[in-house]
Amino acid sequence: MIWNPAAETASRAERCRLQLERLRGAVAWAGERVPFYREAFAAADVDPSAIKSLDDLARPPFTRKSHLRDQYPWGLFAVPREALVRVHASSGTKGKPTIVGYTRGDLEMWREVMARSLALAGAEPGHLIHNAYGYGLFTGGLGVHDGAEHMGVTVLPVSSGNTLRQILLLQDFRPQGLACTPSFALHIGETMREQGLDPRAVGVGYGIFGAEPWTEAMRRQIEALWGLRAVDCYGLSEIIGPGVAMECVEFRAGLHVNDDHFLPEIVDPVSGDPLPEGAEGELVLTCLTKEALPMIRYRTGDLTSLDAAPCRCGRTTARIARIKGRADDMLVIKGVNVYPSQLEAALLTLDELAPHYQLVVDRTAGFPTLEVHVEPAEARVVAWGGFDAARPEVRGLSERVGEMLRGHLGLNLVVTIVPPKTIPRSEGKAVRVVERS
Ligand code: DLL
Repeated sequence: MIWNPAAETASRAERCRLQLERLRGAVAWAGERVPFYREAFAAADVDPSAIKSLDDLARPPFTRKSHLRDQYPWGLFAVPREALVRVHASSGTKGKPTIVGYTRGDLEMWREVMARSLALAGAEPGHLIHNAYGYGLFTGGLGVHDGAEHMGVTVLPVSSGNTLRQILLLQDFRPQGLACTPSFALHIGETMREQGLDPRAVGVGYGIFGAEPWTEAMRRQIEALWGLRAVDCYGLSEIIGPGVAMECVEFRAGLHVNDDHFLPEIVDPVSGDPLPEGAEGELVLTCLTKEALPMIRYRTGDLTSLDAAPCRCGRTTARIARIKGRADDMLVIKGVNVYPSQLEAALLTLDELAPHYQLVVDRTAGFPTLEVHVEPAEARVVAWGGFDAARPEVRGLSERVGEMLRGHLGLNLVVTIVPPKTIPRSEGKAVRVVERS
C-alpha cells in the first residue's frame, strides 16, 4: 500500500513546484531565526528571493556536523527550547553528542514520513511490528514507534539488547514486521539457531533494517536465516531520524526519499560541487519543512547516487542507491582506497565464512596496515571437528580469503581466522572497524 498517494505519486512538475515553494520558506525561516544561517547566507549573498528555481539550491553554503557541535546544544535551533516537545541525540561516539529537537509539528511530520516508510516495507494497519531499535536518545526506537502507532500498527516497544527476551517475545507474538539493525537481526536469528529454534518458524514477513551500512550479501544471509523480505531503511538524526528514505518491498531498486520534506543533492565529497543524476558522491539533504532545527544543505557524509525516474511501484519520489559507506570511513591502505562495505561484500561471497568480521587498522607503524578478523562458517568448524588455529585447514582458509581479497580489491592485508563467536555481536550498530594507534 502507498500511505500517502497524493504526496508519493505526484507528477514531477507538481513535486518540483512544491519543493521550490518549501525551499524558499525553509531558507527564509532559517535566515530569520538562526544567527548561524543569517551570517552564512549574508556571507554567501543568499536571500530567499534569490531562490528562483531548484537549481538555486546550490547557492546557500553547506551545513556540517561540526557546525552542530560548535553550536552545542541549542545554537542552531530556530525556536526557544521551551517550544521543543522532544530531544534526541546522534549516536556519534566522538566527544559530545549532537543534539536534535522537535516541535509538535516536527513530530507530526516525522510520524507521517515514517508511516510512509513502514508502508514501503509492506506494513499495513493491523499488523504487529517488533521494534528492537534502541529507545532513548537514539532516534530509531521512538521514530519507528510513532510512525507505527500513527499507521494503526500494533507496536511492541522491545528496544535493543536482551537477545533472549527478544526471542521469547518473537515466538509468542509472531509479528509481521521486525525492525532493528541488520547486524542485530543476524544476531537474534543465530542465537535462536544455537538454541535449536528455527527463526523461519516465527513467520516474520518483512524486516525494516537500517541505521548502519550493510550489503546485498548481508541481505541474502538475513533473508535465508529468517525467511523474510529485508528492506533497507535510511535516516539520520540531524535530518529527522529514520523515515528519510526507504526501499519498496516490491522492487527494492533504491530507497525512496521523502523528497517533499527532504530535498536530496549529490555533491563531490572533496570539492563540494554538485554532481549530475546517477553519479556517485556525498548525499546532501535540505529539510524543507522542519521547524525546530532547520537544516540547509546538510553534508551527510554518506555516499550514494540519485535516480529521479519513477519507480515501478507507482511512487515518483527520487531514489538513492544503497549507502556505500561514509566518506570518512574510507580506509587508505598503502595507497589503495577501500570502504568496509566493499570488504563485507567480498567476504560474504565465501560460504566457508560466517558473516562476522572486524577490520583492525593498525597505525602504530606510521603507515596504516589492515588485518581482517573473520569467523569460519559453523559447518566448517563442525567438519574440522572443532576450532584450532594451528590446523592446516584454518591456515589454508586464511590464505584463500587473503588471496581473494587481494585479487578483488588490490589490497595488501592480513587475514586472521578467529575462533567462532569471538567477534563481538551487535545489539545496535555494529562496530566493523577497530583502530589500533
Ligand atoms: O541511524 C537513524 C536510523 C534509525 C536510520 C533507524 C534507520 C533506522 P544516526 O544515529 O544519526 O541515525 O546515524 C545516522 O547512520 O548518516 C549513516 O551513516 C548511517 N545509516 C543510517 N541508516 C543507514 C542505512 C540513525 N540504511 C547515520 N544504510 C547515517 C547505511 C545508514 N547507513
